[in-house]
Amino acid sequence: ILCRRMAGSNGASTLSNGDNGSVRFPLSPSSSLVIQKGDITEWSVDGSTDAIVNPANERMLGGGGADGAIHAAAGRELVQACYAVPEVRPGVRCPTGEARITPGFRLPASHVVHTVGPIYYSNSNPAASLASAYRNSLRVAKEKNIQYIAFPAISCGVYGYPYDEAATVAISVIKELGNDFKEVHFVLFSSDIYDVWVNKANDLLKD
Ligand code: AR6
Repeated sequence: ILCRRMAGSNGASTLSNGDNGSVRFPLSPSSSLVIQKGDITEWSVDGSTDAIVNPANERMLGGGGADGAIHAAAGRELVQACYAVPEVRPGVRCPTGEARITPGFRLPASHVVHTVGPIYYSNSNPAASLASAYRNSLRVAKEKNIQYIAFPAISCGVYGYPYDEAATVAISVIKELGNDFKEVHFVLFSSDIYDVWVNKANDLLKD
């Protein structure tokens, strides 16, 4: 790992490397941010109070990228549960920036939070929409007493969000609201996004 920061005022390390290439940043005495590489469909902490976040689209019935992988791993029951989510207008179950929660079915995690990030080049205020997607994901998870939640890099695939700008939004929201959870994870599929996230967390979570 690029940077290891030592010694907060209490002498404790504020950043540590896990065994599996994960990096942990304390958010409060009882809460931390964990950044790791990996496949979010395999992630779970305890299988009962954990949730993965699905970077979905407004129809909320599956798609490509992480959404496709999550639906494939969860099984058909997930798309059935998504159909049961009421439309707010024709074809829209989850407007951009909002979030909905379903069970995880065959996934190791107990729940799936479906959220819709902005399409970077067609959204008039992508930073506000992306922050809203993160905040609303945390809110619906908290309502179900989720203690552990894992995010992918929302909007950083098909939706074209630049990694560094997305990391600023993602880490800022976790800094603000993440201490409602025991652990907030980012499970990142690619090394370049992982490096951007770790550097941004080092910048924004300094003492
Ligand atoms: N685990 C973790 N991250 C993943 C995985 C995985 N299994 N698979 C892909 N990623 P994207 P978006 C990363 O395109 O940009 C879908 O079709 C990927 O490398 O999944 O929000 C939806 O239905 C990238 O860094 O989501 C929507 O239509 C990040 O997850 C649209 O794409 C997000 O990429 C949403 O686009």
